[in-house]
Amino acid sequence: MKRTRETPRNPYRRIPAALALATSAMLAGGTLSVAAPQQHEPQAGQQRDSDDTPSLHDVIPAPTSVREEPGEKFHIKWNTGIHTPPDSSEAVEVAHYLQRQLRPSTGYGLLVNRDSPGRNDIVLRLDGSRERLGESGYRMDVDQDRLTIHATGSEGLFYGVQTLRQLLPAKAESDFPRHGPWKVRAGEIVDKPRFERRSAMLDVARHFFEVGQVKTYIDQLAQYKINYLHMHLSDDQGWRIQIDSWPRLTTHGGSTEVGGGEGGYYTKREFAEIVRYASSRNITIVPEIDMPGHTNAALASYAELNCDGEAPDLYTGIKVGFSSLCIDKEITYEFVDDVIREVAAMTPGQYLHIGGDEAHATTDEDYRKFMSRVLPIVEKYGKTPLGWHEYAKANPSESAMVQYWGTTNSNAEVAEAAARGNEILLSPAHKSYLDQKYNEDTELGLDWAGPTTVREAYDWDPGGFMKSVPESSIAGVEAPLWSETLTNSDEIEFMAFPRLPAIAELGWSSADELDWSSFRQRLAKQAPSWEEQGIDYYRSEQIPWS
Ligand code: NGO
Repeated sequence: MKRTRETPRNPYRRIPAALALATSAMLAGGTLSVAAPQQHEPQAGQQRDSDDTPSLHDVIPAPTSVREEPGEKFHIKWNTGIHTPPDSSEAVEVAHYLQRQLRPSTGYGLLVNRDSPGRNDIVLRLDGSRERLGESGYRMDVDQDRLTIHATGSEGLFYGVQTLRQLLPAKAESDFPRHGPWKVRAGEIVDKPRFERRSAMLDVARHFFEVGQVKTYIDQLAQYKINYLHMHLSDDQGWRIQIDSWPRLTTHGGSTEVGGGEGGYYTKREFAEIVRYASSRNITIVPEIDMPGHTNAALASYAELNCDGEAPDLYTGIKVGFSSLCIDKEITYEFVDDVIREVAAMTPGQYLHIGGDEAHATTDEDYRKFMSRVLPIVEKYGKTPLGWHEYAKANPSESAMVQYWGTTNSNAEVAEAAARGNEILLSPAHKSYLDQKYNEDTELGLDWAGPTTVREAYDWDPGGFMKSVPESSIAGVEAPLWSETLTNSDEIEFMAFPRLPAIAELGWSSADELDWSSFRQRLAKQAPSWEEQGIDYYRSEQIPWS
């Protein structure tokens, strides 16, 4: 784990003294175009050309089409500028993001819109063909003189920038100044996503993760063009989001976690910061409040939510399926209304996840009764419901999304929901659950749906995966990371890397690009960049790491 660009930890970690001084000068120089760090040409003799310039064919997720021109290369130099339509504040924001990304390693100013585009410049343009690129695609043209990213909107520009990061030598991801050269091979990439929804999930309920840790994960997700982060904000072991109308949810319900640690929660201000940070990386936060089961933390906080009027103790184990809100009490729905109202107001995205999984302590009849009261509340506050696939049996309206988490490729209720018009989000537990062990020797993680190797995580096609669910009903894929056994960022990274990029490719790349033998080669080449970023990944023996 390493700091995000906005959350400095110790910037001098691993840095030799002389470089540390340079870095501190640069950090003090600010991040915007106004105060550029000192620009300098590398001294003669320092500049070593090397063959560490990646191929245009190395990108993950695999782009729609790639043409590489041998020989020629574009060169980011001390005087390289970034150009963008000045009247689009979103495009300018992407330009500044790219600048912040490359300044620490190159030591160059990379000024935004300093003058008109010239030699060695990077140009971000909003002139892409909508027909070819849609809302989210981009086209990258690289020749000796210029690197241009064309898109129809800032989203496509941002994805083009993520691709550019992978085309530079891995040391471009460094936190401190490194010697170039900073070259990109010439050619053209045309790229757009197969599915609209490429999601990850982080369980902050079983173990709590601080804002900075969530930001670090967001940065890791963004580089693989993930565009949703679903946050599992409540469970038996903890309630993690401030709700003004029910304050004990956090002060009591958020005060512990699995194993009995001190837990924690996000204030509204902190949560707003997560939402803002994610959105600056093109990621929408999807909040989940799990109900009617997985609610022990709420039940422990308010006695009146229990059918017998008695609050249970806080829970720090990892069993599931034992808790339930009281279906027949009116106060349950006042509680749900308040919570959904406040959570809806905190998140700009369209969907609000209401859980609905493993309600083993609720009868089927009660479950339907509960959902028939709760689904309209979600809609009343302007959100569209999303829930784990069990809630399909409660007949949510056809705009609702159903998240499949089973371990087979057939489920009658999910197929019926798709036939009724519900979109299906795929997170089959034996394929996309990042919390499953890699093999029986993996110390972290659970194994109820696994173990799951990198190849197993990659080798399936979301479009044709589920019986009787056509590709047109698939919203996309999600890689959930449950945290029963995970307590810090290093452990998050170990479980997510390298399976997260596998799921990201399944969500983005077209079916004919999905190919395990190509993927494992490309994955191996990502490792130097992860090392620069301080990502602690699992060295699966299936991947030909160099
Ligand atoms: C299940 C369960 C979660 C566990 C997870 C662990 C769903 C949707 N409900 O997935 O409570 O944390 O497995 O893998």
